[in-house]
Amino acid sequence: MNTATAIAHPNIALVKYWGKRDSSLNLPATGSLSMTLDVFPTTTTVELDDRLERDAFTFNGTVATGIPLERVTGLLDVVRDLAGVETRARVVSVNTVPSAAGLASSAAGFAALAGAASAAYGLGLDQRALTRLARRGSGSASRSVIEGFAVWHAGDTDAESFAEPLPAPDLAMVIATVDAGEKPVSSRAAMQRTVLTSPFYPAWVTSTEASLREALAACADGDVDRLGRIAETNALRMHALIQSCDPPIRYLTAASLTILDRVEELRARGIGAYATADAGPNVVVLCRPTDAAAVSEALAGLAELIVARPGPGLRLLDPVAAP
Ligand code: 2P0
Repeated sequence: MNTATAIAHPNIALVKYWGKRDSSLNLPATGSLSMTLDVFPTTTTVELDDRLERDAFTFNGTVATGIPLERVTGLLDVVRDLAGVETRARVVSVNTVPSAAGLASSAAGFAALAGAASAAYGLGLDQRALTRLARRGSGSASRSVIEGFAVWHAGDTDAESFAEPLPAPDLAMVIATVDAGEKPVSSRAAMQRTVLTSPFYPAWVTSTEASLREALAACADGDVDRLGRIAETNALRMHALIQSCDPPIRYLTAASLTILDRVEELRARGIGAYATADAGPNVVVLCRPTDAAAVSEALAGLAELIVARPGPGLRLLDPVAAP
């Protein structure tokens, strides 16, 4: 088969990945834990074409050049090495995140690309190998290969750094978008600056390893409140770390802090709501599915709100059914 189409969804980390130990293999400094969402899939088709001199990449109907194309070619080069094939490919990717959602699409994008490319080049990888391949495109993409909750083990080597599913309590995530614009500094660049300049980086690594152990235990116990507290603390530590760079980077805005205040008020009312935020101003509130309506009501008017639940892992579309 020379053409394959795959679908993947974004994920939100409850214990965050922030910093690499090896940037060529994309090995993270610590493990991380996430929930794959049931909203905003990316669908990617990879078609081998002997006539192409270089890869071609179209994203949401626009021909991509520069860094986005280089990153796609970088992952395809890994696949071509494994397949022992030099043929270039045409990649067409459609991402359904409404522009207003302000969610990063690289996790879903590189998971879908890993799935479609490995099938189109005939690699026949198992799930663990697919998470390792997706990791090479973007670290967080390794977790989007997995349905529902995923742990990405840091590992010391390429073979040891993979993601796998884990049982977890049923959660909802209320995604509160306060600003859908481009972030001022990319995650990749901000991570590098953090490792190089933050005096707090060693403490982040140690404390995140401890948080991951505690979060895994909370998942095993089905303890939503413990997991939520760990997630909120870990997210605020990550933002404190990012703010401690030189020059500093600050992703959270006044609008983000207003949402964090509302989440504290919800907890004071006895509702188990906990906040997290990625490399941007938008806040995601974790809660029990039965509390999602109360959380949404408390945040109404402050942000655009979307409720997400655990979603499917990477899957290949049947070539006959593929559009
Ligand atoms: C995460 N983020 O765990 C963390 C939390 C953003 C904040 O993973 O350089 O796009 O491609 O491996 O995965 C975003 O960084 O970075 C990210 P690369 P990635 O979800």
